[in-house]
Amino acid sequence: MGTSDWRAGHMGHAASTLKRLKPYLGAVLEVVDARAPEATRYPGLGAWLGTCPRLLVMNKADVADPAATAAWQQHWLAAAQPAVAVVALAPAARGHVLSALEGVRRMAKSRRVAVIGLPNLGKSTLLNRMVGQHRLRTGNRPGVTRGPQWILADGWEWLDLPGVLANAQARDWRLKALGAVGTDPEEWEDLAGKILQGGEAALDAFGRARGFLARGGEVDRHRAAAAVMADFQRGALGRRTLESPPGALDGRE
Ligand SMILES: Nc1nc2c(ncn2[C@@H]2O[C@H](COP(=O)(O)OP(=O)(O)OP(=O)(O)O)[C@@H](O)[C@H]2O)c(=O)[nH]1
Ligand SMILES: [Mg+2]
Repeated sequence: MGTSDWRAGHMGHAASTLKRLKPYLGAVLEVVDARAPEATRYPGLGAWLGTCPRLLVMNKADVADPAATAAWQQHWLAAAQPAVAVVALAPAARGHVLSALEGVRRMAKSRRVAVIGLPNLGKSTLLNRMVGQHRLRTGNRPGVTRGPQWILADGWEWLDLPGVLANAQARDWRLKALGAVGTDPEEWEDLAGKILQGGEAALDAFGRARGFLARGGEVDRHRAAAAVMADFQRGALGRRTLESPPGALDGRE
């Protein structure tokens, strides 16, 4: 998909909105993908926020490897970075986020919270969960939220922001695998091999097992790769995490 148009405009938009509002915010929810919690952080965020408290929300924990999520939680704890793992699609997320927020929120009176993060990580889904209604548009592609939007409920004021992306991040294979940035079909075979953690051989085995065969009995790698990407993104390959915390033993399969 053509991403350059919305990306440039929205990064500026979210950044300037956040810089303007940060003196009035009780906290910022930094949404990351539990399957790649470091790669999906926005590198410029610390500089924008200064001393504004941040709660890291590792979303989509339902499709991440639970052992890896636990290792990441230990990592953030050791780094004194408040963090919580949630499934924004499930009702329990609301309570988890609210209780974690109480621990980080500054200015006891400010219940004004902005949500920031890369595209397609579930920011709007999380806010719909926080207010208990489907009020924000969501969708499985980057760039669904077009501009900043406040939603008010139960004394809380939540700010939904469009996804942001640093230029250097746009080429990270993990972001492509997760659907946080668009991909070129030419990249799919390479991405699928990485997702399967076994390159071409793993892709061929997957293709044979699923019957993606071309004429002559060869594996149709392109179709197999498209299936790997789609299955990974909806969690149908099983619960998988794409990166381990620094220094952790790599216990993934
Ligand atoms: N498996 C899983 N999918 C989720 C979860 N939360 C959100 N999603 C899906 O992720 C996709 C993106 O959700 P959105 O809420 O639109 O993401 P966003 O961060 O607001 O995206 P932009 O507005 O484009 O920046 C949707 O297809 C959601 O259904 C979750 O906890 N688990
Ligand atoms: Mg959104």
